[in-house]
Amino acid sequence: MDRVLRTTHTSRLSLSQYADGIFAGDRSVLAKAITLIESTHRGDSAMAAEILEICGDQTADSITIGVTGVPGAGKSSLIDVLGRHVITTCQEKVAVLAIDPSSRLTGGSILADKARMPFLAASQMAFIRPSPSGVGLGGIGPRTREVILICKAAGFRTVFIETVGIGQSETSVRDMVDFLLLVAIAGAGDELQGIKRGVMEVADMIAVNKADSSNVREAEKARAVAEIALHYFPPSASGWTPLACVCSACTGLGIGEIWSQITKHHGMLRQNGFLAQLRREQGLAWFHESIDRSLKQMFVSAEAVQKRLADIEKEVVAGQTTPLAAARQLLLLYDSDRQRRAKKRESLL
Ligand SMILES: Nc1nc2c(ncn2[C@@H]2O[C@H](COP(=O)(O)OP(=O)(O)OP(=O)(O)O)[C@@H](O)[C@H]2O)c(=O)[nH]1
Ligand SMILES: [Mg+2]
Repeated sequence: MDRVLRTTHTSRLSLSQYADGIFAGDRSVLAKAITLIESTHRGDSAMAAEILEICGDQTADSITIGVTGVPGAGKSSLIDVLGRHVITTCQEKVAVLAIDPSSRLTGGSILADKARMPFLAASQMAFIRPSPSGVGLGGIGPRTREVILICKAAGFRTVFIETVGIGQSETSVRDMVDFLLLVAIAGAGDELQGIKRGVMEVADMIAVNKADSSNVREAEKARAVAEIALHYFPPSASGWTPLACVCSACTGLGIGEIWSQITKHHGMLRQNGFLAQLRREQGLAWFHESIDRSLKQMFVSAEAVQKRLADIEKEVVAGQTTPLAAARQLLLLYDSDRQRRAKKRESLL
C-alpha cells in the first residue's frame, strides 16, 4: 500500500510514485527524490531510506567522473562538451552533480552553472543538479553518494561530479568516483601553482583547458610541466598511469581524447579487478560516513542539544569556554538526556 508522508513540505509523493518515476527516468521525480534525500527534516528520513533501498546498487556498468580544478578553469564548460560527446556518440544519459562545500550555491550560481552547460541544460538526456553543502545546524554533510545512486537507478549511468573550489572537496570526491579529472589552466608563469600537490597526486588525468586562440602555446607548456610533475608521484595501485593533455571546451580540442582515456581507464580497472575493489572500498567509506551522519543527526536533533547548541556556540565564539570543554559539555548533556529518557521508558513498561 502506498504511504504518503505528511511533512511540512509540499509536493511529496508516495513511495511507489517515487520508485516508478525514478525507474522510468522521470527527471522531475528524480529531482523531488533528491530533495527528499537531502532533506534534514526528521519526517523525511524513513521514506528517503526506503527509496534508496529500492534503488539498490546499480553500479555495475556506470561511470562516475569527478571534475575538479581552480575556480574558472572551465570545469562546467568541459562537462558540457564531454556530456554532449557521451550523449551524441554513446547515446547514454548524463547526470551532473555540483558539490559546493562553501555554501556558494544561491539561486544565481545554480543558474550560472546551467548557463555554463547550455547543451546539457537543454538536453532531455541530461540531468543537472547542484548539491548544496547542507551545512546547517551541526553541519550534516551533503548526500552525494546517495544522489549518485538514485541517478544511476534512473538510468543516468554516466555521472559527472563538479567540485567547487580547491580544497577538501576533491579529496572526498576521490572517494566517490571512478575517475578524477583535474582541469588546469595556463597561468602567468606559474601554471599549476594554484593546484595543491595532493590534488595532482590523486588525479587520473590533468586536462589543461582553454588551449585555443592565442593561448595554445602556453597551454602546451603547462601540459608539459604537469606531465613532468606526474612522473614524480608513485605509481597508482590500480596500475593506471595518469596523463596530461590540452583541451578546449570552446573548440572541442582534446574532448574525444579525454573521453577515450576515461573509458580506457574504466576498461582496465574492470579487467584487473580494481574497479570491484574500488567499489568495495567506496562501500565501506559510505558505511562509515552513514554512521557518522546518523549519529550526528541524532545528536543535533535531540531536544536537549537543540536548546543549548546556539548558546554554547556563542560562548565558544566569545571565548567564554574552550571548544573542547564546550563539546564535552554538550555530549554529556546529550548522554544524560538519553539515559533519563531510557529510564522513563523503562518505568512505563
Ligand atoms: N577561451 C576559453 N574559455 C573557456 C574555455 N572553457 C571555459 N571558458 C570560459 O571560462 C570561464 C569559466 O568557465 P566555467 O566553465 O564556468 O569554469 P568553472 O571551472 O566551472 O568555474 P567555477 O564553477 O566558477 O569554478 C567562462 O567564461 C567560460 O566561457 C575554453 O576552453 N576556452
Ligand atoms: Mg562551474
